Amino acid sequence: MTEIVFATNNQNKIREIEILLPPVFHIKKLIDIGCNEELPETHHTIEENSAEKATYVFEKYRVNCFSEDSGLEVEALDGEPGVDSAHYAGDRDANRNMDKLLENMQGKENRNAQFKTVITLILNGVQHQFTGILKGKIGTEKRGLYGFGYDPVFVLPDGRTLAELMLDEKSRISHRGIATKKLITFLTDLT
Ligand code: ITT
Repeated sequence: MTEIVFATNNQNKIREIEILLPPVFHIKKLIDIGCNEELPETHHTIEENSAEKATYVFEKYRVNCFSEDSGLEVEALDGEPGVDSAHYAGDRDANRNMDKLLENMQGKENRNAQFKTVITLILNGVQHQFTGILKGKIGTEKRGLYGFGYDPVFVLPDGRTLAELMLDEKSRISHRGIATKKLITFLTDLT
């Protein structure tokens, strides 16, 4: 059994990644190592913020760990909300974030967007990154009951929103799922 700390305070991320992990891997949460604080995210790119979170946990707690930073990048908004995805409308309220996005997208013909996830693994002090991208479009209304964040306004090529996919299907195809599969392959090849 390989134990690894997932440096995140987002329970949705834990659920989406845990469902993909083979039984030999066991995720420890931040509370399991006595880390109750918000993780620092002070940079302007997803890559840097991802690395910052894992580095913080590794340097403070000296454990093998991984973090992930993710965001929604909308073409017509020059890549916004990007690293500001969680706080786009000022706080962490997903509905207000989506309302602001739909408002900013009013009248825009180009509705192309992508979700991006960068996982940073720190194993025995060495850093590795794994990226996943999911392409889609921003809808004109919220649809669907599952998932979190911007899922109800992110429309897949088949017309469904991400919020209309159950957890296992989203995890299989999503930006997070793609990055997680790369992480699993890397860890499995080591054993
Ligand atoms: P940690 O930093 O503790 O991991 P967080 O929620 O602050 O958790 P991020 O800084 O990576 O995570 O912010 C990511 C935001 O991007 C998230 O709060 C959502 O608003 C959005 N997001 C990321 N992945 C998403 C997904 O799969 N579906 C919908 N929205 C997503």
